[in-house]
Amino acid sequence: MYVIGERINGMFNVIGDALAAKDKKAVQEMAEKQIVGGADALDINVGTRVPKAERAAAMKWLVDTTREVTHKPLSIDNPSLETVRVGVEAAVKGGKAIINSTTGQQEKLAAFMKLAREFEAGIICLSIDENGVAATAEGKAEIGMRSLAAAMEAGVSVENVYLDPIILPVNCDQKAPGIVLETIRQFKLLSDPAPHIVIGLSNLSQGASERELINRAFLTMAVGAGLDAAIVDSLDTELMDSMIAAEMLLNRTIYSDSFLKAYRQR
Ligand code: THG
Repeated sequence: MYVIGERINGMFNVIGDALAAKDKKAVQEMAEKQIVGGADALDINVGTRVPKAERAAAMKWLVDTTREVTHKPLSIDNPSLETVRVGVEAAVKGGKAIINSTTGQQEKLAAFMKLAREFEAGIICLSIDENGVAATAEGKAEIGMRSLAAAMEAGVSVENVYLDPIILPVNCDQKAPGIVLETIRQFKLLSDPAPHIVIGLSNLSQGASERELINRAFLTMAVGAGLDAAIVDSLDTELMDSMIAAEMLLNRTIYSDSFLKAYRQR
């Protein structure tokens, strides 16, 4: 599994306050903790507290600050092409960048794919188009197909494409998680080699009780359906252990009595 740590996000008070105070240490500690917890990449999101006009500068500061302590891929999480470009330019100075994200409208797809090509970046493609978040597996798969076609058109290889079916809070729509599992199975069939598939797991349990349990149960099912990447809280040890166990049970990693330890040392 490709683990993208979710915690460098202005939505969390630690990071929101750090952004306001330009407190590098708080950001860098969060980066290091997430990597120790098992993050392969870090999501970078300025949140909504920063005024729109200042988000590109805030993104640059967050990326530069994080880059001082790691060469891991950084996932530049913002809907604006301009803000994403600024983040990607800063990120590639010390490693790989992942564009998080584009939606499936034709013009937007073309512009973001061009950026991905220019910087050899990964790109996350959301199951959203002019009609909003697609509600059915068929609708999500159709946007996924359109995203893969746009990638090919722009010269972005499928290894750099991550399709995101979008998981929404279970307390809003209890049928949605099952539809996401079905979508993951359909995404796998869209191309050979298959595209990567990613979700922002914590969305699922926003506003719900037993958050950690809900996240853990769904992640194991999604891994079983073919998920191979996830934006998660890598500080949640039980979540990470469940994920590692799920991969072992699917025979993706070798069993040994110390499989958790072996995975972490790999
Ligand atoms: N897909 C993609 N990118 C994404 C998402 C996605 N990026 C953002 C988000 N979704 C994934 N990241 C988070 C980060 C935090 C939370 C949820 C998703 C979260 N935060 C607490 C809350 O809202 O309750 C904040 C608690 C606090 O303030 O301390 O749950 O789906 N491609």
